[in-house]
Amino acid sequence: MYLEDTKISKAIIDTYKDKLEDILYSDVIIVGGGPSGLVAAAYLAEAGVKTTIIERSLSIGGGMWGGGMMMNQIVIQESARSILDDFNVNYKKYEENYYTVDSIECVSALTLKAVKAGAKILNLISVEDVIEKDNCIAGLVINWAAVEKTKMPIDPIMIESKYILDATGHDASIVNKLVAKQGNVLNTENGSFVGEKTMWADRGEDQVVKNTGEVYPGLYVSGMAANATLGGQRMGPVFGGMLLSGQKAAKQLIEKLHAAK
Ligand code: 48F
Repeated sequence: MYLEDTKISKAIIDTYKDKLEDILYSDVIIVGGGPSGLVAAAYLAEAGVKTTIIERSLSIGGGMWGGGMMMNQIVIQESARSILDDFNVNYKKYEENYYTVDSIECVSALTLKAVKAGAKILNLISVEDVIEKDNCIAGLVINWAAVEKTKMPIDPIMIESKYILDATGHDASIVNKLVAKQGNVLNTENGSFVGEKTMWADRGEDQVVKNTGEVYPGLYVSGMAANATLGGQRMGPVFGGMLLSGQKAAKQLIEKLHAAK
């Protein structure tokens, strides 16, 4: 069968247009496709929640690919082992409470489950601002990541959702965009972005789960963005807290969506 060059182009243009049109309105938009965002997306989509991930990089997976200092193995503790089982990720027991996982397998498994459950992932797109209406986050302002990178003066487009999950890692970039425009409006100790504390894996892992939640009406934080926003410790290449945080965010959002029905 002959392959028409322009038909290939048209197939891409048509189906991407459908995808973009479909995500104009979501129940939950997750910004950042790192481990916490991917886990949240999979559980949300499995529960029938219309979920979109916006990721600025070419690849999904955030800081998980590189393991510790580019050694592509990660550590997961006992409390998060059931999530590895949920996502069909292989692991090896290293010692009591220390399981090692191939970071490449882990990112791939988290991504596959999120996509198969129905979450839509758009990569190469950056979130450059939030939509805020009546003291509640109502959506996001997005642009091609290449536009952000080259600083070309090109206007963005807007997408809406019932809730936003900031899963952007250390930068907590959605939270910071809100604070830059609206001041000290967050549900944190100082009303603002507190900032991440020094490395302490054991403490940081507990805090990241505790800090996961709504920090402004309509805006949730998970993963490293939660610890950065509320002032938790960093924790390096142990990832159980990231997975548990994504799971907790999904649970909270599902409850909130059900309560609103
Ligand atoms: O940093 P990241 O992996 O977030 P996470 O889920 O996991 C943190 C761990 O990787 C690691 C750690 C573990 O102990 O501390 O750091 O909290 O993924 C965040 C993703 O968000 C994207 C970014 O490219 C990355 O893939 N991102 C950040 N800002 C934006 C964004 C933005 N404005 N628009 C779109 N994507």
